Amino acid sequence: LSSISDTDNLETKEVERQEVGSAGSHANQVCPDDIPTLAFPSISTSDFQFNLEKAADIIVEQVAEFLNKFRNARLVLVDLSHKSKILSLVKARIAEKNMDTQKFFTHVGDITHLYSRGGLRCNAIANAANWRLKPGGGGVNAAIFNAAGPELESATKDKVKSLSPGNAAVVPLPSSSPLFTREGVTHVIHVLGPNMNPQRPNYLNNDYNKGCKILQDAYTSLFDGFASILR
Ligand code: AR6
Repeated sequence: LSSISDTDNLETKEVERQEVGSAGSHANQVCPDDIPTLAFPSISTSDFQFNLEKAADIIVEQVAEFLNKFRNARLVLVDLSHKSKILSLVKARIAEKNMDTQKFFTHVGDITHLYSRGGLRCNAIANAANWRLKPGGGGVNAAIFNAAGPELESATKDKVKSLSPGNAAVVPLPSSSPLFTREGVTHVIHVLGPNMNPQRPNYLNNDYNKGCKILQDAYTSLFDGFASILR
């Protein structure tokens, strides 16, 4: 269940390896055992203004649940800055709960340059999307759509038209996308989290009963989506 085993995927991985291998000085840092890895940003905690402590609890709880089921996979929480509060909060919980830091860790860097700048190989990356699944709008959504090129927009349109809060959509990245060739990313998983920003659609007006449930659902859908590409 937990390893990529069908022939199509193996062929895809071989192509990736060759292309990524020519990416430059980080080639030696490729994880030798090539564990399937999902990198994800903290959903809803920036533009959508979700409470950071509550988000950190939910991230750690949902990650633990996923790793119980899938032992041959890694999850990486990414943020741009060493000063990231959400990374500190999650790191503290990882330590408290003695979680396996080979399987779940935090990483500082741009999610669109994990391999080329950080030497971190990730098959899949998550996007904190908007409900229309449109490029732009700032944050990680703008960064991912920019880095992936028009290929991501058309591949997304082919798969799904819109998302409701708490849901995710897995989009296979065309092999012509720079994110595929440069970074080795084969899938982008769009996730729509709960919104606590009055300026944005589906505003929850500080209702954290609903908000926490939606954030849990969002991570469940994200990790289920990642699991679906492992099979
Ligand atoms: N690499 C890694 N992490 C990043 C990057 C990056 N390039 N850019 C931002 N982050 P946000 P949300 C982190 O605001 O709160 C958009 O406009 C950031 O520091 O992107 O779910 C969409 O269109 C934070 O920790 O997502 C939606 O309308 C995390 O990514 C709305 O924002 C999420 O921040 C979604 O808001």
